[in-house]
Amino acid sequence: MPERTPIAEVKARLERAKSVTVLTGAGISADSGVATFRGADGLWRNFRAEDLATPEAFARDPRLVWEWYNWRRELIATKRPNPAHHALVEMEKRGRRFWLITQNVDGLHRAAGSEQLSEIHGNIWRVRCTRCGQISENRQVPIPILPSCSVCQGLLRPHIVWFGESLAQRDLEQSYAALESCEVMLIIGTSGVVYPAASFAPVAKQAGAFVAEVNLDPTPNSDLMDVSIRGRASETVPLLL
Ligand code: BJW
Ligand code: ZN
Repeated sequence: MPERTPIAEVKARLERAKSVTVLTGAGISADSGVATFRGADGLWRNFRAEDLATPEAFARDPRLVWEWYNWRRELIATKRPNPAHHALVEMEKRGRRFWLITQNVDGLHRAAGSEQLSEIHGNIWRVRCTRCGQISENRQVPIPILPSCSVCQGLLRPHIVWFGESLAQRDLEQSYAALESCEVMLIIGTSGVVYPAASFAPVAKQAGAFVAEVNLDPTPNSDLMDVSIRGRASETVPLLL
């Protein structure tokens, strides 16, 4: 029998699978024009995400951190889901167990129509009060700096998981349930260096899943993949349907 291409192999696995879990990272939104974190264009005024996305940075200089988010909100507001986001909506509609875990905060999966998903690092269009904890949607661009809570006047912060902060318990439970029960796990456009998401592929593999990645470059998890597809998410993911 002729050997299958990586895309044909993953497509065949997806067709047969009764449960599918997908993990996405910044690479899937790169094709919509949203900068990745660790690429050359991931910098803002010479700051790295690691310098700004921490509770310590916000406590020290909330104005600076909000300026960074305003810049990103402005950029993301003009972006639209691409064919890879839309293909994942189609995958979800196939009437089997499906769960999408995204590290992206840009909201493009929801904009495309995905519903069965955990946004494990939060969402750039939500804010949270640092005093009373209320979470609300906020699509103002730019948001007035410094924004305050309509309930208690406390300082608002982005509803995003920063370095050193725990992910929401519910997101972790949904993610691990999906990882431990899936037949196929598909990982799209993540560098695989930020935990706990970096450990999700090993968890699924350990539980017996067929694990495949779509990425322009190799990642620290590439060695454990059953199949690696090298290419752009927007061009390759639609071919898996
Ligand atoms: C394409 C493409 C195209 C391009 N097509 N592909 C265990 C060991 C060591 C450290 C830790 C650990 N456990 C926890 C930590 C600490 C920390 C951590 O992981 N640090 C590492 C950096 C070492 N993790 C945490 O603090 C997490 N909290 C936690 O675990 O709590 C408990 C705890 C705390 C402390 C100690 C121990 C336990 C929280 C992590 C929250 C991360 N949040 C961020 C920032 C949000 C800010 C914001 O967006 O506003 O989320 S970090 C940033 O990285 C963002 C992303 O979601 C995340 C992942 O990045 P991603 O998506 O992979 O993007 P890139 O840019 O890195 O990669 C893009 C990829 O796409 C590349 O591979 C390209 O090749 C590819 N690509 N174009 C296909 N067209
Ligand atoms: Zn409040």
